[in-house]
Amino acid sequence: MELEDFLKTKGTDENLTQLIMLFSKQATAIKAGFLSARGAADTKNVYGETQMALDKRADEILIAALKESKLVSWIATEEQPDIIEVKGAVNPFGITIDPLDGSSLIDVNLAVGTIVGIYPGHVLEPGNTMLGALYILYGPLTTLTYTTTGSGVHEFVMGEDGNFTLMQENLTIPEGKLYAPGALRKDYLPYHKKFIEQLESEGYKLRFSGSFVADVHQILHKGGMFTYPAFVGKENGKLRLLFEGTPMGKVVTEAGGAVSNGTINLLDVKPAAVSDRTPIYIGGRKEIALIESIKRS
Ligand code: P6P
Repeated sequence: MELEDFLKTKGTDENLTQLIMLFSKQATAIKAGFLSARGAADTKNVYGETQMALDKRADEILIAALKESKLVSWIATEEQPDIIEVKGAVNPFGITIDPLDGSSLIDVNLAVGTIVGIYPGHVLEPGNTMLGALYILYGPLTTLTYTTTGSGVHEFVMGEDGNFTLMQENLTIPEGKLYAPGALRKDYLPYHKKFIEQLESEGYKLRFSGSFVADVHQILHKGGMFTYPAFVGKENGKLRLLFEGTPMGKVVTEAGGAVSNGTINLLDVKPAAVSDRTPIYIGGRKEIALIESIKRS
């Protein structure tokens, strides 16, 4: 079944259907840049990170499509310093976008992706207010995985014609023993070190590619846990709350998993600014309960 038919069959809100379809239609244009626009641009983002030419290209493609559609009122992206207001929008929706997470890995042909959060209004609200979230993963296959609150998590694969057809319905995170530990071991804080050592003592296998969206996708399908923790000198960790932690946390939570900053459910955190960073633990409820228990003790 094709994505649009599936959305309608599930009784998805018409405006959300149009929005999810709009994102699905950008995948071909974003992928087209992978051959031509590799390498670093001569600019840095608000986090002081060198922007890859592809980050900027994907960002421009997505912002242009959203502005033209007038489907959303607010657009926040990891590549833009400020939230964009769309005048004359037909919906009050707010959107958060990491246009191309892991983009530096394209030069070594590893999987990267576009991450999207969908809010009923402005985006500086807790993730538990979200209407849904989705990500497009550009790997050996190009897949789109989406959730709308209470309606499950569903995965689609892009065909030669650029259309997405259903690959897996009602995805749920299984029990599994993979862990994806970001940050340097020498910089682990004591509670995090204890947590990682506990997983290793239970035989968890390390899988970490350097692409958050790809690593979380693997955990969603095989079970376990991804973490990019707070570490020495960075009590807020490296990854972004709005553009990485919350939207992927929404998908994993709707699939029966959980997401935390080590202390509380990450979806309960109200952002102070679009640029907020956060420690991230995302995966099975068992692993998330373990880190929160260790950190409390
Ligand atoms: P490190 C990619 O740059 C990213 O933002 C995430 O996709 C990924 O999980 C993390 O950074 C990798 O960070 O420090 O291992 O290079």
